[in-house]
Amino acid sequence: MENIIDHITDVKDLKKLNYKEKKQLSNEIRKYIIEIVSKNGGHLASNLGVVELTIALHSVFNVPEDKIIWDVGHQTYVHKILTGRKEKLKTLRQLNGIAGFPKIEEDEADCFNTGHSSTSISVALGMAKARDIKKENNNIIAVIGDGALTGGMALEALNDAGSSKTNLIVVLNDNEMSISKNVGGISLFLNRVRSKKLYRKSNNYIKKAVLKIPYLGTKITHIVRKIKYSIKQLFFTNMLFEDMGFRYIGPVDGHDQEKMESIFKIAKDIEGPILIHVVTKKGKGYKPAEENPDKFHSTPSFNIEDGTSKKESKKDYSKVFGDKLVELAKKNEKIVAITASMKDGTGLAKFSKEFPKRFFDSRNSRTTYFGNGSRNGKKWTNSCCTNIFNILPKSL
Ligand SMILES: Cc1ncc(C[n+]2csc(CCOP(=O)(O)OP(=O)(O)O)c2C)c(N)n1
Repeated sequence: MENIIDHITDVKDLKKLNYKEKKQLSNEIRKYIIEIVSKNGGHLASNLGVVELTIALHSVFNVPEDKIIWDVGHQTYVHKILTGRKEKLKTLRQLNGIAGFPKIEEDEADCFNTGHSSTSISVALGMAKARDIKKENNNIIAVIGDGALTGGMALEALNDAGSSKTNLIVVLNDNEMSISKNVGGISLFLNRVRSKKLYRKSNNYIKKAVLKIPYLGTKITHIVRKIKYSIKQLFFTNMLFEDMGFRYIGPVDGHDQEKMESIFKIAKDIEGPILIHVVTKKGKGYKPAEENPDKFHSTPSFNIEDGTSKKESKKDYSKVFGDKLVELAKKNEKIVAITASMKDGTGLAKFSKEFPKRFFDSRNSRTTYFGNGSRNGKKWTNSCCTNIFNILPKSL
């Protein structure tokens, strides 16, 4: 069969495809991204997870009039391929090559330069307000991961957007992962929401099984229905997003092309802020990345057959920092380490193993833990691990 990916020179070409062709295109995109990242290195797992989601967004919405704001931006390889940058993607992580994140200067389909996480809803709300003042009616869509959603700025923006009547679509791309496994209360909340799907499945299963028992079957079904009602109450009495003023749709299978497109079409006509909860699999379609999504979040070049790294692991800046910190922490028990979901990237994995009680993986870290100073003539130190963000490698 002929390659479809080679004929996508613009999003207009994508809109002509049927679902069968889009399925083929998804496979080709995954293969193409794996080939490039295996040679150049790059963000792999997140991109493999959003293939169908990105196709659905570009099938329903029209960039550049409609604005798609990608949170963090490391998951935009598919978006770049679909918006005419397929060949340029081969220059990823090379001198003067394509940016690994959205870049306004690069293409009009990129409407915001990102890199830092948790900013998309704020940006989208600003764009939506500007649109309203100009009396325009284009769609504004923020795509945010469950990891980025735990950042304070995202919550402030949700709070603000929920109370406004502004038309705004937030797509929550929930893959249960930040860079590593997601942590914290929001992540627990999303686990509960996701289990709604499981609960439905198990309920049908129980119903089918008990109906097979004559007489008793119908009685038990009645009881099951009662239990179902109380479980539903348990799940949805405190539906965070709706309580904040958003209409909530979900959870939706983020690999079901048709379902997602039909939901996005409906969302276009809904007034006010709406949140669509999409569940995806990080690393989808490439076994080593599905099994080790954190390793393949951002990876150096690797062998496609088994996912092993091509580069010898060298002693880089983060490793030197991490080793030195462990050495100092052995002598000074006041030393703690904090990271915002970047244990490996910041060289703190060793520290987390050796001093689990003095290690904090917290998106709250920038405000709570950092700092030293003096009060009433007395010196205080919260942490000797100064701002980790200053030492991040540029690629992160
Ligand atoms: C302010 C800030 N804190 C931390 C990071 C490091 N970081 C990069 S991506 C990411 C979260 C990724 O998780 P998610 O948003 O769920 O996206 P996924 O890769 O799982 O699709 C974090 C915390 C960052 N870029 N900016």
